[in-house]
Amino acid sequence: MRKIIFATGNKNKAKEIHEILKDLDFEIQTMKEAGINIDIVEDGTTFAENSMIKARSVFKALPKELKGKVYVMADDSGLAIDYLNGEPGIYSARYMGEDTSYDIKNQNLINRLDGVKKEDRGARFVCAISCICPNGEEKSVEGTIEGYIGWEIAGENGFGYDPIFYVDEYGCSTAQMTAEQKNAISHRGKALRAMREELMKYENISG
Ligand code: ITT
Repeated sequence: MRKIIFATGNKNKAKEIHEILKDLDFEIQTMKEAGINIDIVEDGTTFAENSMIKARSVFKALPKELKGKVYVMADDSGLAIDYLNGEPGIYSARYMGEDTSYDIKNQNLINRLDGVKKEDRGARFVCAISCICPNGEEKSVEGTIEGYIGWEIAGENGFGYDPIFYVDEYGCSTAQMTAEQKNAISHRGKALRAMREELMKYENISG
């Protein structure tokens, strides 16, 4: 069976990735599960650059027995708030420090939008997925979901900034959606489904 090594250390992301790609007949392992323990310096200036940096780092670190046999994929994602000129953007994980709880980060962002009207609270989640195919060919896709920053933290599902990211059609935050609802409309869902098409093309060409 074909295998994808996912260059992520974020368990919540890994869970969503498994759910979104579950009908793909590929085994999916995180880098840790594949025995790859490396520190990756995310020093790109865009989501796309950072996702490719992660994928290339893991591709280079593949053990001999996996080289030329597996796909390496990476996700770089985050929240961009219009009123804050796109913050926290590519610094979403590092915003206020990696170890600060999301209750604190989320409340801080709500406070920074104090008094701001609904029409100026626009925000989007962005997800860049990069993939390096077994032969070294590189592919990148991006997905976004539009929403707005709510006035309160709500919901227990999802992770990160989900409890403050509201979607008009649903009238609730992405943390109040089921995993299925979120994955059907999310930045990650869209990007991974686009990448699945790319993989299918590659498999037809090479196999
Ligand atoms: P890896 O680099 O190991 O994959 P990370 O958490 O450091 O894990 P990123 O640099 O891509 O990943 O940062 C993504 C951050 O953006 C994540 O930690 C959340 O704070 C936020 N984020 C991304 N997708 C999200 C989602 O679906 N729901 C809520 N917050 C999200």
